[in-house]
Parts: sequence; structure tokens; C-alpha cells
Amino acid sequence: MTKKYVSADPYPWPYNGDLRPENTVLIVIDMQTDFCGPGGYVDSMGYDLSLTRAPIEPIIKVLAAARARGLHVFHTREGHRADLSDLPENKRWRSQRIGAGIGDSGPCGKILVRGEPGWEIIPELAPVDDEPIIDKPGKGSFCATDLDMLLRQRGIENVVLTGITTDVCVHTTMREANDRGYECLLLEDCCGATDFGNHQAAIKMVKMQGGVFGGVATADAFIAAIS
Ligand code: C5J
Repeated sequence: MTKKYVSADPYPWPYNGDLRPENTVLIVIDMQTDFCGPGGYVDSMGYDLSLTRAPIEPIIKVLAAARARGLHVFHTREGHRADLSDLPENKRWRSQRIGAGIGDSGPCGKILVRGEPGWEIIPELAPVDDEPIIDKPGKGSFCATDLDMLLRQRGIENVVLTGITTDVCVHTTMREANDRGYECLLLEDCCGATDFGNHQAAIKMVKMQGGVFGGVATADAFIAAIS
């Protein structure tokens, strides 16, 4: 095997140089109107949308490169059933408290409810062909989903993470994947948070202890390695 690495921090990634389209997935996390569009959940909470929209262009570039090279591409969406039967009462209560009650009606339909306009992935990053979409009720993409099953069935070992938000759904998914033995890479300019300090802190956390959750790289570094 010819070894291939992404120039990453704190180590050239992946650890074993086994970077192939067949064993690598690009996951685009929660690029939904509710998290980065006007009138969605994040907007209703009063956060600065430019922070969660910043990764859109870099993700477009990485998606194009990954698709051209035949990497696996997965997408996720956070959202709940229309009857809210999969919405924990404490999650609902907290969202109501900050003025963006999950399940309540807003400018983009019912907040974080499956099938509503706000829950849709933004058109610029829409899945194509048969790219799997993981619908998840929580922050992590492994909790109450078949993500692990789909990755293992495809022989995927390397997980490249993009999307929003860096400190919540991206981080939770990275931690879950790392604990399951996947080799993880976070593309820092392909992620965004509702607070820039939290975005930076989340990136720093990955790199502690020699890369406690994996590595961190940029979109360009990843594209260079797979091209
Ligand atoms: C949040 C997410 N922040 N996609 N969800 O509630 O990170």
C-alpha cells in the first residue's frame, strides 16, 4: 500500500497512511436551514448566522473533490418526529426557555421537526444520488441511528467531519466515532459554531493529548491529499 497523508494537526492524518476513497467517508453534519438559514432555529435564538454560514463555501469545495474522487459522502439532519414522541421533555423545555421552542411554529415551519422547511438541508449542500442521510434526534450522529451499521457495512475506517455546530453536533459525533475506533479528521474551516470562541475551543480540544479525538486540517489540505 502506498501511504497517503493529510497535512493535519497534531499528526499527519490518518495515523497509518491508509487513505483511500473506499475506506473514507466525508460526513456533512446538520447543514439545515434551522442551523444556518434566516428564520430557523439558530436565528430565532438570536445568534449570528454569519458564523454558521461561514463553512458553506469550503464544504462546497470539499464535497466536489470528494465526489470526484469517489469517497463516501454522508449527510445528517437533526430533527424530531411530527408528534414529538422522540423529543426529550428537557430538550423541549430548554429550547422554549430561550424563545425557540422545538416543535413550535416559526418562519420556517415547526422548529426542528422532520419534513418542515427549516429542517431541510440547504440547497447549496443538497445530497446527490444515493448519498445516505442520517436522521438523528440528538446531537451525536450515532445515537438512535444506523450510522455505525452503514459505515461498517461499507468498510469505512476514516471519518472526515464537516458541518455545524463545531462544539455541539460535530464534536459529539467526532467523540462517538473516535470511541468506536474510527480515525477522525475535523476540517476546521468547514465547521462553524454559534460562538467563535467555542469554535476555537472545540478545535483545540481535538488536538490535546496527541490528538485525543483525531486530527484537524483545512479544506485545502484535505483536497490536496485526495487529489
Ligand atoms: C445544536 C447542532 N447546536 N447541529 N445542533 O443544537 O450542533
